Amino acid sequence: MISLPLSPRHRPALRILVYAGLTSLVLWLLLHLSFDKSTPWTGFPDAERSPIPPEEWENRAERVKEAFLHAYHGYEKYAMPMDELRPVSNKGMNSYNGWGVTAFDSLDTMLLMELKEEYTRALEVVKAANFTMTRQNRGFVPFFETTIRYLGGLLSAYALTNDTLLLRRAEELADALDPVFETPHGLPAFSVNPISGEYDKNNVGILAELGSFQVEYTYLAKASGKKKYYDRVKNLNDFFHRTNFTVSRGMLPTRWNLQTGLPRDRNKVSVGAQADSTHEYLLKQYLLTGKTDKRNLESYLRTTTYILTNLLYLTPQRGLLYVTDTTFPTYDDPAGVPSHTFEHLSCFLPGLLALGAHTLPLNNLESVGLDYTSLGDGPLYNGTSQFYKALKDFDLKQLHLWAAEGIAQTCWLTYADQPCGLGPEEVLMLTEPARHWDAAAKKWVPQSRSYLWTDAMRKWKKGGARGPIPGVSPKRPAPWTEEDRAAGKPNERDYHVSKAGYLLRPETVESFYLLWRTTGDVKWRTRGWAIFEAVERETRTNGGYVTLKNVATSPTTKGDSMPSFFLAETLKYLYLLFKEDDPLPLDRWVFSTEAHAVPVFEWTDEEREGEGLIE
Ligand code: DMJ
Repeated sequence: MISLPLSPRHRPALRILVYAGLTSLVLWLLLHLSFDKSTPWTGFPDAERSPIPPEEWENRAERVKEAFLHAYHGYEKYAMPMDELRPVSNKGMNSYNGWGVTAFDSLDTMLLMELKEEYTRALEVVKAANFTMTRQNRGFVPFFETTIRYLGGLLSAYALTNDTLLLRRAEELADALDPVFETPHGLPAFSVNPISGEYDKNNVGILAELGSFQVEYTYLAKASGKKKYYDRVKNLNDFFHRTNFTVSRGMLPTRWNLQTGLPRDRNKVSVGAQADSTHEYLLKQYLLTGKTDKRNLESYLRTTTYILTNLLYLTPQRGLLYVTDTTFPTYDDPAGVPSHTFEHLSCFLPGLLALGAHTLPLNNLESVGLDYTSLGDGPLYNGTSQFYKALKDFDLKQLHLWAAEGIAQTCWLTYADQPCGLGPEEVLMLTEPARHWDAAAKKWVPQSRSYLWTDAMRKWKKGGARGPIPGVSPKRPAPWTEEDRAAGKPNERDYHVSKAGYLLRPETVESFYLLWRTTGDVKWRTRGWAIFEAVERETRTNGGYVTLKNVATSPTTKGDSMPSFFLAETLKYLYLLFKEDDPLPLDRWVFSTEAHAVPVFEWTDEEREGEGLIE
């Protein structure tokens, strides 16, 4: 041991120095070992560590184009003109009417990727389809899937080419579907027989299927100049506008009775399965109409306010931010019961919130004639004003963006946590203890006196708050393999996988695309690339790309299907995520729920009310 030749006079000073040194070391370790620190953690694949040059991003976009060609050529070779490819048995199958849904759904992706030959061949399928005839489902055509996949594909291809054949076919299809609106309240039934005009008489209406035609039908009315298409949209908006949303607290409930026009008992509010795209269209309809359709903007704000104050939670250990659903036990009971499931389908929400934060004056809604806190007033929204009051002092734009980033990170982690690098269809979050996100976010603000909550909110508004934000700061993946399970290693992921399949869905990369375009943060691109690499590694077959039965192993059991949305959405969003230029700027184009881009247009009040259009 080395002994320092110090005089007794110097010893106390040395002791102080040693204590100070040790204290600094402990503080440094505490700061740097904490997960929730504000400097980014850079352990993600390839990413965030060293900049990737623009040429490399272009190469990656080309890799996605190659993947699209592989998938589409497999479809052409083994399945066309049937609907979808079975990529294991290399056969076709009819899932939606047998008119060739993959060809229709892929039209605008081909145009974006400049795949002229494939596009020309797909047009032959478009010309040949007989919209009044299907051999499936006793001749019945499902309204929702037909609208978002076929009609959306036709309209976007028309918008990109001005080819009137596509518009004509879109009108023929909408006319064949039209009897679906002959229900007592004019809400679309599940399906229709275009020959007899008979519609499905099941009285249960699912929110996603009731309202996800707004964007397509509004653009169709504008492009064709025909009022009848917009009438269907207007009726839906009028209907929602006079409905009492007291029970579901201002949000559109998931299940409806088509006969009575009322929400059903034991109703639920959700942004996931059976609900998702109708919420999505509230914002998109407002944007599509050149920000003129104010009622949809109001509904979007009511919906997101309820989501932010009631449906967002943090997991107990990792502090993952997630959105879940709530069921109201009886029609008269306002207390909801959250399920704490987090669905892959809900991963579109972060992208939507980012799009809203980017395009709306959330901190100055007066500039568009809205008084935010009054959105909870009136008998139809009774009991909801507390939610607006709770948020009124926040920097609302920032809050929406934080929620977007936090949820998107959780979507990403449900991929990065899995041995195969692809995310499951649904997880069940651990809830001991459950914490509301907004309550935790409030606590995050440093407070020195109990009444300082409002001051703290003002601080946020001024951007003066410091420190990690709950659920938003960087978190590490927590892999947990089958071997770990067998060895009894604790599961540190904070969730159980409740539906283990990976279905080639777009929602996570869709949100990454919107977050990349609206924030410019490259981590969304690099995470998207990690997902694309996993798709290539785990799902590619000789014929195309397969769904997976269980993300817990790699390789894993394959499902024999390649849904058309993989080509329409997943590969399109990945391609646009990596493209250096922006062929579809978000202030000029709106992506439908099936990722079909249609252009924003200006609409006068008269036009919006249906005047000036042909009867
Ligand atoms: C797509 O068909 C659409 O995005 C729809 O709105 C719901 N989800 C599927 C893909 O997951």
